[in-house]
Amino acid sequence: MFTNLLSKFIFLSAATASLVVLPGNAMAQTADPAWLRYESLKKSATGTPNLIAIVGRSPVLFSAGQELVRALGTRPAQQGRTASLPTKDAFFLGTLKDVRPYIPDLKPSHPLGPDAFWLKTVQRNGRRYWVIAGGNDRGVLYGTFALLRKIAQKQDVSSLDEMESPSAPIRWASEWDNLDGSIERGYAGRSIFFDGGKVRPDLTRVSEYARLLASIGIDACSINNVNADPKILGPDFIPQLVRVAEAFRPWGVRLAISVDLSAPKSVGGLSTFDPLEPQVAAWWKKTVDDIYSQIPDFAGFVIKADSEGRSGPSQYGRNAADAANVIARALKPHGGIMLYRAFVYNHHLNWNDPKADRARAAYDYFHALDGKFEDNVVLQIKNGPIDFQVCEPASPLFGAMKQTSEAVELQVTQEYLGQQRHLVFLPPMWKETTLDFDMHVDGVTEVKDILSGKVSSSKFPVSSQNSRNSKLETGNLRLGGYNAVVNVGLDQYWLGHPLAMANLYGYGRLAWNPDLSTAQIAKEWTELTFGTDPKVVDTITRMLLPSWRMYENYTGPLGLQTLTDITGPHYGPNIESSENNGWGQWHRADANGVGMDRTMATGTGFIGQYSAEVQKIYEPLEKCPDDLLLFMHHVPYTFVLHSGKTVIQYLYDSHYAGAEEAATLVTEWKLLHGLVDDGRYSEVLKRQEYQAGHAIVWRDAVANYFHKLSGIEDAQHRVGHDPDRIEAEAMQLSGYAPADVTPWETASGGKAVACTGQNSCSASLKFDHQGGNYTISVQYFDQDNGVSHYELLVNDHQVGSWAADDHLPSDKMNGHTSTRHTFDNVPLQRGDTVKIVGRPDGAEPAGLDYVELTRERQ
Ligand code: GCV
Repeated sequence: MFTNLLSKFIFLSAATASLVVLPGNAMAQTADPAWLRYESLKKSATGTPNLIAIVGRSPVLFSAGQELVRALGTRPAQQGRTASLPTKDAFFLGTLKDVRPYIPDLKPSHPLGPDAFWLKTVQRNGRRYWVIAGGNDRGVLYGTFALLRKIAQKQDVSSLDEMESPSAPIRWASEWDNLDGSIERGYAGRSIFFDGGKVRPDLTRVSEYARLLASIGIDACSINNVNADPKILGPDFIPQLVRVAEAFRPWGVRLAISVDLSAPKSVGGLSTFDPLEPQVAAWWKKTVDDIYSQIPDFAGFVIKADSEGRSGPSQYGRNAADAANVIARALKPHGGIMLYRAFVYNHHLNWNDPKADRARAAYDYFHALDGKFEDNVVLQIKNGPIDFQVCEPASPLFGAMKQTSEAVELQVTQEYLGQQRHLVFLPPMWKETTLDFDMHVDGVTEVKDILSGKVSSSKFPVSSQNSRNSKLETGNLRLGGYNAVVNVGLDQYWLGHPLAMANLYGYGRLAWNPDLSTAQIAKEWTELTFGTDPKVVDTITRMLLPSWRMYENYTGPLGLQTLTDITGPHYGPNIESSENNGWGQWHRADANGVGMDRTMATGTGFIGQYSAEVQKIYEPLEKCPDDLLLFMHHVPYTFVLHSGKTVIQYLYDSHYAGAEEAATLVTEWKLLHGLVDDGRYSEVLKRQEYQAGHAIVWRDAVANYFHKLSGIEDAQHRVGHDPDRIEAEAMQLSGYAPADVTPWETASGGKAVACTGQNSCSASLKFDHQGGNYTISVQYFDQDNGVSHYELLVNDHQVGSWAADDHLPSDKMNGHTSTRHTFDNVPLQRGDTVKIVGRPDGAEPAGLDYVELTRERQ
């Protein structure tokens, strides 16, 4: 039974006030509710009232009231009228301006800006009111979510006096969805927005997503790929976008889209898209006016130009300011914003040029344009100078644009970070490498302060902000803030791995308040998502918090970047794929040493793009922090780190430590059996077991690669020595034939066996060790072009079977598809025959790399 029933839901206004009944179906939820579960709230008394009074009638205010009903009880509400304070204890919601006439002595210590809120308990005439006052309607909604968060975390809310305001005016989410329904770098199913070239008929998931975004303070969402299809600006498409905006609107989320600079030509039929041509400016104006006539709260555009083959102003000899400004001028009268991406670089760099450096590109291109942008243009800068790698320094551009508003672009979708098959909690990376990093420009200037506009600036004096652009609702802040590529999909859990949602949650919370600690975010998210049982909270936060450094350890530590297949799907290991091409994600490893020399003295000069104080951290070899050493310097493998280890030994040790830690995620998660619902328990367990196996693939690939290249032995004799491992090609084969694997480091010994032209093949071995219970791990290849079946037999008795039915991103045997299946507690006696039978399917040859027999501890 619910102990906290909300019996009434009142709308008040100065003139008329009425009670309304909530529609029952507004509560339906089709996907996982993520952190908005509220289960525990309904099971126990929260000490809060069961009446909700709302001053005002906007859809956003209605959502706020609805959320309280949804969280605290479900009894239908009643209708009625009132023009005064309720005569019972009540939640009392509205903008401060509207609430004050009812409680005149309610005076905040400072004014409430846009999106800010004040949670305040007041006592009047023997009644108690939980006031949720907002600087605007969105502020009321955000305050409601904040109050519910406290209640769900079992905090005492009997007496409140708390004001919060967002750190920055821009808090956007970006989705890289294509109009055909696919998602670039999306790992959780198809688009919730588009299908078959159109906006989906059913936008239920879009509304549910908007609610999630609102609950963490995100107020705009750009819904299509930055590699934008110009058709999104077609006259037939804009009415479809209206429907998405309508689904967003009750949650205070404004629609934005990515646009292609060539649209005036490709959609508008002009002969040019030169941004300085008056006809092009007129086209943008007409198109933008048209959008606003149908979507009055439209947020603006994101633009990727002159990047990775996209059209851009350079085609007409113009620059980014020319391109951004022509569109920004069209947006400005409506209060729209242009997020212009700084991800502009030449992907045909000359590998043989020791001075060529992709990391330099954004600064080299943009810093000369500082001060040349319209004031509703915001430069959107990826956190690091390359591309969402596992550990990059903060982009030097953050410190270089004193007269230009800036937003950081973060990536929630784990493109280079395990694609939501690996647990990697990102807030520690975002904070440590970027938001909390001090750029040392004009005094103490952490990136988060630059983003929130706290830094003084000649072009954006705070006092003139509102008068220059009143519709932008920035309050006392210069424009600036946050945009993250999220890429949720139709997957039940939104991002695939249920624990990956901690990254979306953490992103929103940091955009709201970048001073929050990562421990606090992890605890908050876990309590909301899995409940407040201390064992659950301790275990999950223990899994989340170190997971970024763990992933870095078994992929690319010391600033090497992720070491993944950068010309392929960016998933498994492929160390040389970064080298010898124009993409510029180089690490320049050879037999003697490794790392990019980005020093001013002998290298590319990248370090010179930072302020003098930051240069002092990175330029001197002896000062450079270990975790960015190889990003900044080229050193011999024998170079000794601050940790006292040589570079090569650190590479070996970190990979073994990282893989070991990944295995502990399985044991940690198993502690929660029975404490987490079965659905999420088994979904997470499956992924953690996979991650533990794939971490070994990574460990072996990177350690073996550098072992071979450097010729230096691992002091602990692990690399290249796997006493428990039997290579498939060394087993007795029937039907299976040895095959080379590319790149060589992604298969043990560089080889595997494949079953082609047969219905079934087998690989057997005679067990020749001490009898006992063994863990048998079978390393096989799960390609995406078939579903092979495998069986493990001991003396012809089946121990188990499994199917290679995952959808890993490759149709070959390699580091993307190498997968481990493990059987525990298998009794083996000397002389037993251990056999793997593989049945290929389609073009997938039931590939097999090795079998590992590990004696279990007594
Ligand atoms: C949307 C990387 C990704 C691309 C992405 C690009 C970008 O290069 O691999 O898929 O394109 O970044 O951010 O524009």
